[in-house]
Amino acid sequence: MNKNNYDNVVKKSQIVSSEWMKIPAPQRGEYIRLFGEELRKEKDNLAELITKEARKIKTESLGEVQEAIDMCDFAVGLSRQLYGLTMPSERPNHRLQELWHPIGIVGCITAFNFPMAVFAWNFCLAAVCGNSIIWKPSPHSNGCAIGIKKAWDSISGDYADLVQIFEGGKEEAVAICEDNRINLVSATGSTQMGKEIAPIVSARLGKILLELGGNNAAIVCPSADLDLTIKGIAFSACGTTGQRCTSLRRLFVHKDIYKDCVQRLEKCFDDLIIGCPTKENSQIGPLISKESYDTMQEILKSLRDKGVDVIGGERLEIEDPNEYYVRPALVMVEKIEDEMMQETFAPILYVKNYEDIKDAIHMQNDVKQGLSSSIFTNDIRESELFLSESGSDCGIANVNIGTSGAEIGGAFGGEKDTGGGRESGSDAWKNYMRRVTATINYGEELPLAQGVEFDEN
Ligand code: UN1
Repeated sequence: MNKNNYDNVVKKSQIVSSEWMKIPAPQRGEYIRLFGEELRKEKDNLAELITKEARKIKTESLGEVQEAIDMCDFAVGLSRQLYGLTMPSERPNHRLQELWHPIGIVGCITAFNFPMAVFAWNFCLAAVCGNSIIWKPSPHSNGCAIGIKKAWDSISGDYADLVQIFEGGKEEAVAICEDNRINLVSATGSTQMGKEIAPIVSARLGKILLELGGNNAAIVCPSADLDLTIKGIAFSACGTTGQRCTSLRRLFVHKDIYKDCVQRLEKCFDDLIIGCPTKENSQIGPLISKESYDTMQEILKSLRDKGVDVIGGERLEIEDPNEYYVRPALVMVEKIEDEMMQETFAPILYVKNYEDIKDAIHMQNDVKQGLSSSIFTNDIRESELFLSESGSDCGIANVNIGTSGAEIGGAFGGEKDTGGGRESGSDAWKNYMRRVTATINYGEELPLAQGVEFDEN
């Protein structure tokens, strides 16, 4: 790593953030509005970059740019809504108030699978909140980062440095985490990555926002509309070649509909069109790397060696021999297998039956991760149980929708090994600001809180 280069990036970021934070938030929002306009103009070109690097199919790449545009719109509105509470003071002639101030520099580490949207979640909020960003994209998707930066540069006038790209791998990520000048580290990636970097940031008592792995499950109840359910499962389990942190990995199906559901899934998985992501009708592109393919195959082999029923999962030679296309795998398990406890970033769907909804919810929660979850049911008692405090323990809980494909308006993130962070919508903006509690005495006396008496005479 070039230390001088890194220091330069940080210095430029400090300079620009000290100016940017003085601009009124609604004016900062205006820049983000223009950025959104630029993304709209460049939508097709940016989507092409995503398809080129992350190998997503066209509609998903366009969807990802749309997610970035949606974030801009959200942040523009937010730039006039960075509300602080006013609380009643217990003392006469006093006001108690929260002020929200920018934190400075956000260090943003993103993964290959959402090379633009996750940056937009972070940047749009960070920017309207008055901060600059130093972005270390995945080495797989530096071109996507450059594409986005170009869009920012074209509208940002004096504030081009608000977004700076710092390319690299682990060493560069560690440099950001160790650096006291970085006021928030926001990182997306595997739980393993999170466990490596969190102690580094914590050692300097820095702020960290983590969006790590998921091991997402869906429950299919007897009353489920199976047409809708199969569609939801297919997209969540196989879309993006199973490489979303929200991808569906485990399915618990009520025993009365298990056979029917599995038959339909088999047919559906068989009919999915696997092919070059640039082709109009392709639904599943290749895995990102040979390593991903090898990991997927190791897991499937270990299952087959134990006699577990695995359908699909094989490599398909399509066009480029250096790319790793696979048929999604359906794995029918009779009991919870060890392999199900880990997140394999590939299209593998484990299917198990259940009898009692409470057992299904228990199995769903009984993993280390806690990102996304779904229930397919038309029974309000089941869906409300699933959404209650005794239901899903995940950050995202859906009814009659798959586990993936969240909208930006809600807070995104999960519990346990998923890292506990929340990004994107709702009040996630608070992560990018520091809170000041201000108590103002506008009277002529000095009453102390809690009725304490302290008279200097
Ligand atoms: C991720 O995979 O890191 O909910 C993010 C979804 C997308 C974001 C996924 N909107 O599937």
